[in-house]
Amino acid sequence: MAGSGFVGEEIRVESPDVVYTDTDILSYYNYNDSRIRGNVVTPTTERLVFKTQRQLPKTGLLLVGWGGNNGTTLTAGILANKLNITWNTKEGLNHPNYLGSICKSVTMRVGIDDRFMPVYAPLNNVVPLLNPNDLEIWGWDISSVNMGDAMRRAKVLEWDLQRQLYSNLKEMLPWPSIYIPEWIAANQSDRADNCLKGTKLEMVNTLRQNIKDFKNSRRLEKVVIVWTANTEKFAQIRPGVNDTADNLLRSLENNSSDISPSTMFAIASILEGCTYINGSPQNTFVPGCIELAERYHVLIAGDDFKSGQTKIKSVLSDFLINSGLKLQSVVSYNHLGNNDGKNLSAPETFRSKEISKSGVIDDVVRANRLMYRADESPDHCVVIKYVPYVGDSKRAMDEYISEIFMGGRNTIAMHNTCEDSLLAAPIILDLVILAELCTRVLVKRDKDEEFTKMHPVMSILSFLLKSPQVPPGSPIVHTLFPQRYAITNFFKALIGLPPENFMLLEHKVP
Ligand code: NAI
Ligand code: DG6
Repeated sequence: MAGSGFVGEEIRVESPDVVYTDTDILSYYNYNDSRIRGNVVTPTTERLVFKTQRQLPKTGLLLVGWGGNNGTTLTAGILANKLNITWNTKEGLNHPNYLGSICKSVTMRVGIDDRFMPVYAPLNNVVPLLNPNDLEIWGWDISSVNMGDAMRRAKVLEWDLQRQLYSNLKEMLPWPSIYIPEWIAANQSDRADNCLKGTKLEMVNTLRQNIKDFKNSRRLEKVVIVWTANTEKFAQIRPGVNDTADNLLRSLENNSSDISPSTMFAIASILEGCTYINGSPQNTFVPGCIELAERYHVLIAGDDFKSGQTKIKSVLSDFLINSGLKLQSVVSYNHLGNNDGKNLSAPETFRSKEISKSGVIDDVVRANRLMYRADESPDHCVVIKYVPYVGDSKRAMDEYISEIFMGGRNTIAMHNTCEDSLLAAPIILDLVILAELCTRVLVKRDKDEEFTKMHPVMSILSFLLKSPQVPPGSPIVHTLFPQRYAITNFFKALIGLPPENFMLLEHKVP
């Protein structure tokens, strides 16, 4: 049967270009591309060496906004998987799973078998990946509510599951966090009863101490920190304030009002050598913060978890435009009734989300100068409304209008209903697992002596993020399947295999 091949255990590559030692996988790799000058194209090959540490470190995950819908859903979901808790609904008995995680639920094509049929493997059989059940989890929240009651407040998971998890989760109390009212919606003030006091520098030092204590008390080798707290307003980029690493650190000492809580967490994280991921849309990574990550070689990624509507948008715009249909209008409505929706009902926080959701069709439009002039883009409108009754069950409605052959029009409308946090939680896991892998990968050009870390800005995680951060000067890719193959081809590179080419020449060349 086509496509039935499957490698159910760790892959071992036999090649002169791949060396497995007790500690590492070394891959001598040809990175092929083409260089273009005018109309002259020259194929290029760069010889790289990847070194991937095989040993998995004991890893902790710290969530900022732990008591929110994403934070509690992720924590409860991992606990349910770890303890293999089953629960009843009117549909019958349910078992825990990791659906929605590419690291736990997706396979990639590795090659072909003797009958030229494709063979697939789970990602963690290609290179070793963290098991989410092994993660140590804790976090901060401006709301003092314990994780058991916070899970109940979120109203995401089924009651019978909540009932079984409650006693474990109620022992988990979030550390106090940074609450500066002007950065989030005023409607969040009633839950802010667990707030740090002092200057901004003192608060960052407290966060750093929290991280150190967590690491030491749990004997962790690595800690990854994820911002899944409320969306903030955008920060102004001000010369002398947050434009360089030195200015940012000086502004922190001066208690500058321009530094947001999420950037303060990023600073603490970077100074403690911990990978930091921003799951919300605001511009946490001001230029000074990116420079700080570069200076300390700490990996960062963001912005804004990409769960449903934006994923579909990046697929549909690719499908339409790359089918030669001229996409002219994209209108997307959301309504949702969770605390995220409540916070986004304020204009400044909504604006952050609107910016994040609006960039997703840019690269596919800009790549096509046959249909779009350099200054031309489809109309693109993003609407989000807060409707408490629907809770976490977000409704997304989209309309796409394209011009087609000989003056025709093609209108596609869709409606999507889904628990927002059940989509976001596995995405957070993937971000953590893939980011941790990136900290174990070193790279060098073949001729160089020393290995270095990958660039601190992990654009490889773009598949999971609405508004991907990329290394300065690097193009941003929004289209979904190129983003996905950027991950799986990277996995292949780490074990010395060529990228997926889709040509199936073995079936075409007689
Ligand atoms: P939520 O409102 O349920 O949770 C956010 C939590 O952050 C709350 O418990 C709040 O008390 C806490 N908080 C606010 N400011 C804080 C601070 N400075 N420090 C520590 N805690 C703080 O929101 P939810 O649904 O969990 O979403 C979290 C974030 O993820 C939002 O920014 C949302 O826009 C973003 N997001 C969510 C997606 C989803 O599908 N659920 C997808 C994409 C992004
Ligand atoms: C309303 O837009 C709430 C948001 O937090 C979104 O639900 C979230 O950003 C997910 O958006 P998307 O476009 O990835 O489904």
